Amino acid sequence: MAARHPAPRGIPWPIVQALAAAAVVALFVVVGPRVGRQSGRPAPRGFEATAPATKSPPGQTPEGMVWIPGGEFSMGCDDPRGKPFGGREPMPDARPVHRVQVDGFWIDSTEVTNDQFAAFVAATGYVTVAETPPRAEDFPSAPAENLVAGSIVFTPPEGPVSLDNHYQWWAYVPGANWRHPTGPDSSIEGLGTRPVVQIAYDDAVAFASWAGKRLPTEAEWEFAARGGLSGATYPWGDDFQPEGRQMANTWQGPFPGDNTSEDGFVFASPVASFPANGYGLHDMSGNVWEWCADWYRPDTYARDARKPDQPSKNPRGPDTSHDPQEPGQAKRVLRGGSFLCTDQYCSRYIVGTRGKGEVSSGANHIGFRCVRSPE
Ligand SMILES: [Ca+2]
Ligand SMILES: [Ca+2]
Repeated sequence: MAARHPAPRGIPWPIVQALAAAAVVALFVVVGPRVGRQSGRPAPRGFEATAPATKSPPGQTPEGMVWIPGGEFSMGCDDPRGKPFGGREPMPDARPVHRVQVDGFWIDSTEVTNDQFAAFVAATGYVTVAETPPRAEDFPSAPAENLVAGSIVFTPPEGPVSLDNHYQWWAYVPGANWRHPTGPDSSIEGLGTRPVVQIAYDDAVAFASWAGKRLPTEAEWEFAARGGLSGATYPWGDDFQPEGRQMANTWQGPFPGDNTSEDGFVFASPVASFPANGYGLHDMSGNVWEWCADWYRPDTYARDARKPDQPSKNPRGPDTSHDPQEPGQAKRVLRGGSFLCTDQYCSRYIVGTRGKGEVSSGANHIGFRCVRSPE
């Protein structure tokens, strides 16, 4: 199964390419439909109205979480190209738009923070993937000196570059991990309310298990992110910047070299720095990518839409992953985009779009949030 990405920039790439590529592709993943509308109002083509269940919370809501009633909704996105902030990608892996039912659940109102992750590590002694040196047996051709613990860091070049090679702005940095998000000289001191990053899939699962929670399915994540709206492009509606207001932490300015940070943040922002959606959830678009439990395949929706039982009930994704762009790499779904998303390169702040990440690859824009089902 797939590997991590060990070699730093400038070092031979045998390892790095597999590694970095996975994370990078993931790095920019997600999106969906179009104009904002309330439940009951006409939805865009391919979308039908969200029908939330009326069931009230079957117990006390855990601290920091929000009850999502579940119900039936249209999942996916139409081609966002040509829309304002729609970006350049047709997002075929998020079609067909199809009806899905999910049961009710609780979800964290924010991404998991550094403080929360630190409490987990203090209680358990857990060591993350990025803090663990890659094993020689996983990288038999790699020189021993390259088998050093680290992770992938956004390292923008000086000046404009072609956007067809993400290696130009991603580097494997020894010593980068959740405590040192951009490398050994960086720190999370004083950043306790920022989302934890440099989190591999197993790290997120370990935290969730400790907290008595789990990672959301992709369907749960999207139902929650839509906040009760039907077929809206973003978690808050169809206008990316209503009345000029920044609604999510994304990228402004020429990518990847000049982040003008008109939204106030170059890197991750403290959680809940931007408005909540209709369910009271913050940063479902942007800030950091969020791991979901499902394996990634580009044809997941097509397969679900062909099943005899419709709508699809509590889908959990395919049994295995497959990404034709990087066959052989095991990838899980990532959703929501990050502070690096821009319509110049990756518009996956669009709520119905999908992302993907190699499971052992963290990066300084990948985090997560958790859910809990009723007993
Ligand atoms: Ca920003
Ligand atoms: Ca997010």
